[in-house]
Amino acid sequence: MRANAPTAAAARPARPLPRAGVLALVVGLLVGGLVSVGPQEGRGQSVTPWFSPTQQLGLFQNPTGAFADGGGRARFGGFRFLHFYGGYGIVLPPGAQVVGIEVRLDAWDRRQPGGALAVELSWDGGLNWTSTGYTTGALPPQETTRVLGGPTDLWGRTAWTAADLSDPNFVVRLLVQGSNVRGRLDWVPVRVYYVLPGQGLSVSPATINGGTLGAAEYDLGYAEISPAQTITVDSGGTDWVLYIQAGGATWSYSGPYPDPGKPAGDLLWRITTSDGRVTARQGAYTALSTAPAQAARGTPGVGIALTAHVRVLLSYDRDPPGDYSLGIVYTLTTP
Ligand SMILES: [Ca+2]
Repeated sequence: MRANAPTAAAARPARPLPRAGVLALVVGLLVGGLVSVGPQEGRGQSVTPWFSPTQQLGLFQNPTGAFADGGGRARFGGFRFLHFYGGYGIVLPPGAQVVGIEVRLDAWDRRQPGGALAVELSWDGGLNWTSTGYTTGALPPQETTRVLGGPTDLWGRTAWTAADLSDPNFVVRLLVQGSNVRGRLDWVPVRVYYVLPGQGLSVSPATINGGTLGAAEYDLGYAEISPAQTITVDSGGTDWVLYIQAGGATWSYSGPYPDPGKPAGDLLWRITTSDGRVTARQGAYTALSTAPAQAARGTPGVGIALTAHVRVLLSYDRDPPGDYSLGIVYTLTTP
């Protein structure tokens, strides 16, 4: 905003602006709030441990032998015999997006050439199945590990929800292929690849308009804009840190006088919040710098609200009339 303040000469005759003895004292403040979200590198895929089955149904013999790595093993033989394994107890972090599923089969066939196991998955307790056509291929006579699916393989589906992977919805179906098979299955675990939701950061209003300042603010030595901005953090499932820094070392100036090179540090900022997910914040006015400063940090969550307050230092000696603007950069990242 701009407003015509009383003339400096009239309002404050004892304190004329030394620069050129201007009569009108008009300073427009414009503080732009730029936003950037921290690098996403390193926040890529994660993978669960191998989950073991705890339930089974079908025609294999000693089927519980495939519940664990080592120990007993299940035996399978008959052509097109089916067996189902479930009860995997798959759990994912809140908000995780499934990007891949792997089924591991530690298996072999004592008779050669070996048979194979065809593998499909159900997400609704066995009503519907994937149709990948995945198989172990011919099994060798010694125990071997075959992994079907992969880090970016959704088995032909567009998405798997956490519910799809939960008990009793998620089931692994094994179908024996080959004749005269004397197969063994030591373990049939499952693991899931996922990504956590991305971080989000918004600042409102994007631009702080400090309006037109006059003798009152100059006499006070600063103009305060409180509150100035509401900052909303979506943490992306992890702890977070919010940094603040100046977009440049000095304010941009436009006016009839030489650019005074008003330093960015003439803007002081502080953060308040009533959000319990914020574990630390800078609550005292701090000079803005081109170096990132920690504004706040906290625990995971969505819609975490912070309030920024700013003060702009003003000086008759250094700040001639004109329009000033300064960029503020907020950066959200992980600790
Ligand atoms: Ca076993």
